[in-house]
Amino acid sequence: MEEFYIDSDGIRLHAKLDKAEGVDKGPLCILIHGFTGHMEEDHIIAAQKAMNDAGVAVLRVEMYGHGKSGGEFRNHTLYKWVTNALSVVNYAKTLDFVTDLYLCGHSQGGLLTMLIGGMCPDTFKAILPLSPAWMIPDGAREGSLLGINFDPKHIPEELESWNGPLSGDYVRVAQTIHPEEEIERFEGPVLIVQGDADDTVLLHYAEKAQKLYKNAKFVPIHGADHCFTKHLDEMAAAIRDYFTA
Ligand code: FER
Repeated sequence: MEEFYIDSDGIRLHAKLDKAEGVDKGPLCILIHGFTGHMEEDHIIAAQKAMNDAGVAVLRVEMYGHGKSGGEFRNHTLYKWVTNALSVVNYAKTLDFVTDLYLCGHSQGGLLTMLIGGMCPDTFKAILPLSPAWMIPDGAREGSLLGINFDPKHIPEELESWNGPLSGDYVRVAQTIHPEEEIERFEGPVLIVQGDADDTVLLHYAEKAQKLYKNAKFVPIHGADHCFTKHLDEMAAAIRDYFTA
């Protein structure tokens, strides 16, 4: 494992690179956590190990305001995460050992994966949104996020999230984002994995994304919650099988 920082317009992004055993030159998957998440969460490690087992190197990176990266949680927005992810993609493209590039993210990182997929439609061999939280922009427009209801035309200065306060700018940014357009723009293969007992993101969104993508496979994990607690092996197997198939 190599640990380092990637610059994203002056923000230091904390990164760890785990190469697959015995693979000198090969594929690399960028792996991104969710809202309030970080790179050492059980489901992120399980996904990383599954990819490594399948011969895929993994670059885990923490986005603005999360983990050991720069920025405050309160001030993070999806635009900042998009800027960060593009910096990481550009960094990954400079790595000599990489053949094919993949992008995977969990929840808000899954939404980010969908957005970057659409923005970089010829960069990735496939994208893997896990429990993608792509209802966030709809929630921001409807005035319903984090279990809080607000007037979407009069956005509060601050929302209280489960990790402390979050700036209203998060909502302003999310209101402008239209994941369907980025889903439409990515024509490559997509693997969506989500638990059917997820009560953070309704399964309906994974089913809808599977239909909207031109080439998507959806693997529901029976009984699994948003972070695949107690079902990490099944989630990992879905990822491993996808890469080894
Ligand atoms: C929300 C529900 C889920 C929300 C964010 C999430 C900001 C993200 C979850 C995750 O990334 O795990 O209402 O609002």
